[in-house]
Amino acid sequence: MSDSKNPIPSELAGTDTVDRRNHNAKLDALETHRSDATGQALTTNQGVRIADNQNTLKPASRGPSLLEDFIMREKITHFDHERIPERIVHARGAAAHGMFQSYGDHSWLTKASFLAAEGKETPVFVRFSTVQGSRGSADTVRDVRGFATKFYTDEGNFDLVGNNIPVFFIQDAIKFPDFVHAVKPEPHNEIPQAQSAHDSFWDFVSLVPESAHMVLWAMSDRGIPRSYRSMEGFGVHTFRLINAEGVSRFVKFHWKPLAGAYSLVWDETLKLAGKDPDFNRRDLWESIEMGDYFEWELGVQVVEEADEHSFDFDLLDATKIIPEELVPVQKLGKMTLNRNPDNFFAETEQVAFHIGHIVPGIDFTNDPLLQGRLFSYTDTQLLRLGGPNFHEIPINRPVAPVHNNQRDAFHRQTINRGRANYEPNSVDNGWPKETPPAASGGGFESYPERIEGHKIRDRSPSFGDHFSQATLFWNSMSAPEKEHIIGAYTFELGKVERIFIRERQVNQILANIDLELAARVAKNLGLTPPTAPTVEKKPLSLESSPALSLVNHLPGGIKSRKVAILIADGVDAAAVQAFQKKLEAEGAMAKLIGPSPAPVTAADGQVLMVDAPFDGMPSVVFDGVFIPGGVASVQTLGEMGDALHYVLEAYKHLKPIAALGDAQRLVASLRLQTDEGLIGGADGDVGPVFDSFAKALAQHRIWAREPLAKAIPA
Ligand code: HDE
Repeated sequence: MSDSKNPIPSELAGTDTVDRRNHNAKLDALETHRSDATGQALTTNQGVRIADNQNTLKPASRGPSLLEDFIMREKITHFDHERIPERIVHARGAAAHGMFQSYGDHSWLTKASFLAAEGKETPVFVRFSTVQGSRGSADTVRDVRGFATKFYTDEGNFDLVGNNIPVFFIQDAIKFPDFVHAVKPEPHNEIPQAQSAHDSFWDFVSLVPESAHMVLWAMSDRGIPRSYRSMEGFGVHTFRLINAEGVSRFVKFHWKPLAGAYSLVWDETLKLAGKDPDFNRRDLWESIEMGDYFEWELGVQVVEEADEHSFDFDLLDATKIIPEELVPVQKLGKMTLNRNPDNFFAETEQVAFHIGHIVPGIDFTNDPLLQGRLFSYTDTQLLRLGGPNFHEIPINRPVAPVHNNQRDAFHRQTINRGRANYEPNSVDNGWPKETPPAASGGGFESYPERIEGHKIRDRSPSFGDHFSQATLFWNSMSAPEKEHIIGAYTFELGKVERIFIRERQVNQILANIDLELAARVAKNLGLTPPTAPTVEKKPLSLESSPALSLVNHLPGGIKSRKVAILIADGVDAAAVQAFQKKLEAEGAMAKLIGPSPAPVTAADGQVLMVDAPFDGMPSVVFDGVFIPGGVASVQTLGEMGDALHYVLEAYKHLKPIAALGDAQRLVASLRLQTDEGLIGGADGDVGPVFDSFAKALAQHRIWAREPLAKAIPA
């Protein structure tokens, strides 16, 4: 039986995890659509019980199949129609349910009810995605990540359809199809999949200098996040928030991850794409199942209407940020993702986000990219979800009531009663009726912005500076981050067949961002380094913005970090368990990795279950490695190429490695240069070794090791 707090029947509770029982108003509403076949008869779609699901109907056991077989025909026909078009961009994604909680009453800023009271909770559904790849592409490719949030507010749905990079490639929506065609696999052979490292992408972006800033972000570590939990999110465009008095302010939306922001290293992304193409979605799924929830704070940068023109860029230009040092981010509330979907297709695939889904108190600006998106998202759902009733698909339904005269069309679910399907009417006493705008609970009212002008196709001169903020981003990077950017441009341009495209990108784009960047990439590609920019550079109003560098976004602890413990028969079980316990006490997690999936017998006779063999959970899926002592165990590991490769690879990827007792000899045999992330101690030293290991792990990577790591053959 269901109880009021827990919509999952108690007879099923034992087979479900704690996390899947988290619920909210939206999840409870979805309950009427969920179906569970446990204990139920197999039927046709018409509810007829099926006696034989193994054989088609035939006139004789070796005879031809009969057309009459309605059971087979229904099954095959449904199967034939099971695919819908994948999203033209952001096809690859994963999603989760959760809750947003307002930190306070923000009604000075907006009349949106979900921000109007401290502690107010609003259900959310969030979908993360890559942009360029197909539905089946790898998670860890270099790309922008989508970060789309549907708030099921009591005043209707608000969709914040953002990315993990705060700017965009183009300024005007009319260029979007060109951009997407250029970045997607090339038209003649559909190669490469989910990668920008090819001629048509670099051809386009080298001809379109407004892309320079965003391309730089994509070539930075921001383009290869380690986890969805460790990404910042951005609304990108400037929006308006409007309060009950009608005062409008400009805002930029931010999601600040409580886990901190950190990324993969490039070699790791390449390997993960093959060894665990589901790396990010698996992490999201498994973490939520374990009760280790993903959390962000929602923040806004607020600009008074009167200050619209007080920046050296245009607030309507989506290729620009407002540096956080100029306008700090004010936190409005916290989002926790705490429940996985029950069904990928029904929820994650069918969710329909739209930047035009807003509620009273929120409004658009004239950003020409935003304006184009307002058209595109409905249009794309019409195709993708097969008609104008996509709002009735359970995951898309608001928790707020829906009543209007939009009727009929394919797959209509609602049975509208009454005789009037028009307004005004008198036959149904005029219902449903308009609601005048009000301080709260009122009808939607657009901000009455004054507009004057000539109808022209033009780009404002205030959109003309394409390089200053790219230079600011470059200046704000740490030394390792700069090296990664140089490496990324080198890799990508190295895949470009046409030398003139490589040259154009270096001479006409990179040289205008920074001459050192241009020279280093030129040298790597064997090109002549440019000696001067091709545009006149404006003096920067801000030399550097610390908020842009990931090194300033670490959380300070090791919560949610994953550590591999390498074991074989004869391992020191006490050390394994002590280390494991210490990790768990800090919210981190350990997995036991052995020579094969078979359990391992420790030196003291204990049997330890192995979570995976070396190739089952390779070092790339972990943040650090621990090798406990035990003569026989260390002997076995030392003779296994896979085990040695495991350690070398973790070292190469700048991860902390701790070794106890005999395991120190194994590490020493690899002749790795000692650093703060290579930690050793006697068998009894679990405490101090763990402390040093945790300190190194909290830094995410041992950046000082990077120049040496290049020499590691792993
Ligand atoms: Fe999108 N974008 N976009 N986009 N976008 C889509 O809508 C589009 C842009 C973003 O998880 C599509 O339902 C145009 C910026 C996300 O379901 C489509 C333009 C930003 C998602 C579309 C942009 C985004 C999409 C494809 C330029 C960050 C995935 C499927 C004017 C602020 C949502 C769909 C999900 C998806 C159009 C630019 C974010 C075709 C025309 C800028 C996160 O409608």
